[in-house]
Amino acid sequence: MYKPFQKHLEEEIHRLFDLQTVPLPDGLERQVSERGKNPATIQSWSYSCPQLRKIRYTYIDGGTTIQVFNSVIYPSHQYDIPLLGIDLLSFNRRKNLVVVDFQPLFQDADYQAKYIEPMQEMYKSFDDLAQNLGMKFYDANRYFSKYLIFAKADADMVPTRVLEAFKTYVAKYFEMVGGAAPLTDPSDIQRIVQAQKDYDQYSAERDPAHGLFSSYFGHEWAERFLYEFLFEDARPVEAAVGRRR
Ligand code: BLA
Repeated sequence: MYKPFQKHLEEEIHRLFDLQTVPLPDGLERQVSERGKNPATIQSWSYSCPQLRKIRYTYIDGGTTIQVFNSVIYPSHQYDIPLLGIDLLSFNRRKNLVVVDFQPLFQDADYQAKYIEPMQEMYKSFDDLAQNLGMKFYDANRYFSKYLIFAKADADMVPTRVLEAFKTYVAKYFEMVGGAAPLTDPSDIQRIVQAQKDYDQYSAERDPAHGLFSSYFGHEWAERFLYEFLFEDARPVEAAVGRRR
């Protein structure tokens, strides 16, 4: 269902950047589950280039039961620009949740004006996909912009409107990467290192997918996938781990 999204992102990164393939830790690259009603396969990819220190994406193909395309693009630490966050989910072909955002590292007015306000125009042209759904897992005011695509979409919208919006956000994001001015002051760069680390910690602790990974692939694999691949700069917090057991 979301393979055309993956294909588009793949083509664009290969076209625009001088990519290096980053190998995944043992056992995390691909896993097959026979536990559910239908077998599900999870596969992930990771790349790096001078402007983008980590481009990672994951596809879960569980036939009609579950389809997921999830991706985060982390700019290199000398850029204070937002991360590109993508989470496209489909359960039983009926519940299709789509999220695409430029995820801000900071929420102050200067940052918003510089990196978030320029999203407004494209956001307006996809107002059918800006449904203002409440967030249960995350705080909408941390690491999300006010111009995110966040919708429950009908299946027939996915290859049309949603794909169109996705391509527009991706293009605009890479345009921003292309125009970004690198920071030079080591203390400014250190602030970005910390902000990206905080993003990983926050995201790992709240990840709504942990239960899903555990049920398909087991608790141990889920923990490794979360802390060694998805959010590798996060450290497991005993309280969060305990809550999930
Ligand atoms: C919600 N994301 C979800 C949910 C799941 C995932 C299971 C809950 C869906 C529901 O309401 O039942 C799944 N998250 C995943 C998967 C991975 C993951 C499979 O990290 C990894 C492979 N989530 C992101 C990114 C964004 C994001 C990068 O990982 C940013 C665009 C957004 N996901 C996001 C939001 C919600 C969500 C905003 C709704 C959460 C809420 O209600 O608080």
